[in-house]
Amino acid sequence: MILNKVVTLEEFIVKQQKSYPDATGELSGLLRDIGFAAKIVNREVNKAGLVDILGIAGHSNSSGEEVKKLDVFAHEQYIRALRTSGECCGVASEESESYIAFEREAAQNAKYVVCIDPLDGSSNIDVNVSIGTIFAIYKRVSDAGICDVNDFLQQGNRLVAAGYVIYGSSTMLVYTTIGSKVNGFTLDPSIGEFCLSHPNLSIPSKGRIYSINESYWHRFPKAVNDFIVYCKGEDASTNRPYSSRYIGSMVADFHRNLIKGGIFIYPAMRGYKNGKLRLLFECNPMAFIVEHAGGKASNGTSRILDIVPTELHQRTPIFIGSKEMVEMAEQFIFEGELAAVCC
Ligand code: FDP
Repeated sequence: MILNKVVTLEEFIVKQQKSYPDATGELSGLLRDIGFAAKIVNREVNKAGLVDILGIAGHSNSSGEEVKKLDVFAHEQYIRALRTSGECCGVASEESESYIAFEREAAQNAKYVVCIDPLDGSSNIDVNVSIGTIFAIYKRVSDAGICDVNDFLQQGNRLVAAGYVIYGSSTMLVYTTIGSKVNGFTLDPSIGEFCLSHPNLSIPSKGRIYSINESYWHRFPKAVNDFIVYCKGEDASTNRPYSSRYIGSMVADFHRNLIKGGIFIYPAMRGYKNGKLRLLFECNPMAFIVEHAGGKASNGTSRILDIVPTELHQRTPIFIGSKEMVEMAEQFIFEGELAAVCC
């Protein structure tokens, strides 16, 4: 029997690096460190039901939401990995009000910053539903020394790399770098390595899954409701009605739609004029990934990656997934005059 050669994440990163003659290895080192932290967080997520780590840690994050113990753990692990890597001069985390500037000399000379959502979908921790980590890597814009807020307030179109880890029925790390394909690696627990399992991921351009928390129907703009009605409509020529799937973990909903084709929506709504999801920690990295996979990400009227951030915890409405589905949603929004919404 001939066994296929397994390509580990580390091998893949090194191979990618060699294809760029000018690469210094710093980005590769950073990606490897994120992969390492992902394994540690995965270990804790997997035993969350066994040890006394479940439950609320007793304080709120900067957006006023409950912080659970695993969120804190994941935040600390990723910060530790990035702090010791020496390739990163600072991190902005969804779990922290302000950015964290690394002070060691090596870090001060490092050229990258990372924005991270250490544990996305945390309301699903207690019920054994998939959760994830989302990361985004930029080149700093400040000169060497202590990084500053402008290093993080960059448009998504300046991203160098982005990815996510999904802690699900299996654990996967999916990432892409500027100008590259999207590749997915599945953690083989028997060897403790992420192995290339989904090379060159591309999202079907015509999906038939829509993912939105419809319980907010009465708060949504009419244009969004009109699009939902369209998704439910009967029409054989467009393969409708589409299927509704909503896990409530952006990473898990996004990952399913990336593989099968679909659209994930978290729109503006009454009371939340910019929706719920964070531009820097969730929307930009996912938009970067989906575009590299041939999909599209929009706030309803403009490209997510072109939004100019003004604050770290800025939120934005998002329509992300299969290109044709996002374009169809945008048509409803133009017709439905989003500006007339609610908020
Ligand atoms: P969570 O609050 O559980 O961390 O932005 C966080 C997020 O989950 C996303 O992962 C998810 O898509 C969304 O919020 C779910 O929000 P709703 O409960 O309002 O649908």
